Amino acid sequence: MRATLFVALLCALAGSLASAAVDTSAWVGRNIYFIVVDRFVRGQTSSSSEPCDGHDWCGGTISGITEKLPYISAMGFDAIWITPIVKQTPWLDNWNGTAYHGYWASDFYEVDPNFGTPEDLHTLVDTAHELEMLFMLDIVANHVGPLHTLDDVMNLGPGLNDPMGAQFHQDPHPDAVPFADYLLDPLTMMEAGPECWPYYTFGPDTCDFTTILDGWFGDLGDLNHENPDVQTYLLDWIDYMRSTYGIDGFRLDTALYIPPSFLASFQEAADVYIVGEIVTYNQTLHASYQEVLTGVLNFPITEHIKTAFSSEGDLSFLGDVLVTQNQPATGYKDVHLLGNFVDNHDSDRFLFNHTGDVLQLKNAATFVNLWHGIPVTYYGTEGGWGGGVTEKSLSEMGEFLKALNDIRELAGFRAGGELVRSEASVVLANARYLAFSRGALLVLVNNRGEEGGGEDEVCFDVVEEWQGASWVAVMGDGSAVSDGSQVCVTTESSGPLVLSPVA
Ligand SMILES: *[C@@H]1O[C@H](CO)[C@@H](O)[C@H](O)[C@H]1NC(C)=O
Ligand SMILES: *[C@@H]1O[C@H](CO)[C@@H](O)[C@H](O)[C@H]1NC(C)=O
Ligand SMILES: CC(=O)N[C@H]1CO[C@H](CO)[C@@H](O)[C@@H]1O
Repeated sequence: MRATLFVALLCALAGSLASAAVDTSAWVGRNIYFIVVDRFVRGQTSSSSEPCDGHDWCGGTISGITEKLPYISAMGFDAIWITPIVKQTPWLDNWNGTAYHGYWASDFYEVDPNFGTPEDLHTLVDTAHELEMLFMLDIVANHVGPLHTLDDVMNLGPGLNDPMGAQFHQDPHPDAVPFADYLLDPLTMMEAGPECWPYYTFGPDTCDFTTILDGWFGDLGDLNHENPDVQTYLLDWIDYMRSTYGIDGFRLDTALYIPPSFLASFQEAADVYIVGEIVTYNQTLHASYQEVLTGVLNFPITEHIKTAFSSEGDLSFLGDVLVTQNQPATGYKDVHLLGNFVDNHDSDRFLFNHTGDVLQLKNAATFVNLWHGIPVTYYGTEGGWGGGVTEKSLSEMGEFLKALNDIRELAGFRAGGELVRSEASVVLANARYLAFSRGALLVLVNNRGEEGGGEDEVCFDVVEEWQGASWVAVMGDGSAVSDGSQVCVTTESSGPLVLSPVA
């Protein structure tokens, strides 16, 4: 009897340990190219010469991405992340937007015909694998598309279309109204309190987290994660998607608005790397999501990148948040599974925001690609998009990103590389310069831009092994000399500089 109980306990323990440990090793050191499906490569059928308006479908397809995979791979990227491809609500939201972006599901189990077919998705994933690239699918589990009437609800897919509405959060107040009326004026997250916006600089007393979790995202139907049917629907679905298509990882939209307890079950059912969208400056709060998800997009850092890498910016502030992130007390379980990026589909492109200053973009991209974590490059960055595409910027940024990937390879930072788990550490951070060491590299980036170029010298202390070393420039125009415990770097331009010590 006791022996049986003991064996049962052991099995239970082994079971929970096994399920808790999702194997994420394949993702460490990957470099992701991020694609908005509708906007990347237009299909055969669309009138591809027509210009396309911001809020409308533009005709990009899954098979278009498959065709371009060799091009992406040739730039040195070894993973892609694509925006959601499940079936979308065909109607407009309250702001007359369409679902071209893919974040408005109507049926989680179908592929939206605008993007292609399930067969197209199989082909894309298989082709990626043939090219030794990992495939990440963007998914939304917090909400469905916009819902304004009971008809909208009944037009959703099976499992989501009950007109009684128990699958959606509804105002829990005593004066609760019938679901049809609630649809006209749902409680929204905007009502959670000013401290919640825009970047959740909140503590428990300043921002109403219940409203964040239960409130709708505008008019998007907020799924009720406390409802067992909804839980089963989502857990079965994520398992189905991974196993049916051979998906290597997921990017989870609006993860901050889903209860952490459900995120833990969802991660377990997914059984592959999930990187969650947790938009906050608060690193303690941000880090806490790595208890339930394997990875998080690194908003506490990346939200500062645009301001830091501008002429009026201050790189010492970025240095401070990086130092904080590296401290074990901040609570990150694995900094190598954080997703770092310069810009994304929810923000202005870097070059647009920086009046086309390619040198500032190069500095920001150098930081993102050589710091530890998983770098993510937004499609079009290689073409200088946002800065007014010229022939020059088109090839220039593409070649630059390729060069960064080559350095990652040589330095052992890429997946399977010897130093893939090496941590970067800040060695200098002032208003103009950020220097960090990682593996055998010393990286010096700046925000001087095209206007603030010209020769400059900076000196700073380096680790003992590097004292007295001679230096070669792996990338950029400049040189360095050791001087006692210090190294003094002379930069000839405001481009990034990557140095390596030679014995
Ligand atoms: C949406 O389009 C309708 C019809 O053209 C128009 O009346 C309405 O003002 C638009 N709403 C917004 C938020 O743009
Ligand atoms: C940051 O988040 C933590 C955990 O939620 C919270 O305890 C703390 O008060 C927050 N800090 C600030 C400054 O909002
Ligand atoms: C240089 C520049 O335009 N910086 C702006 C880029 O966008 C961020 C976020 O909107 C602003 O805070 C910066 O001032």
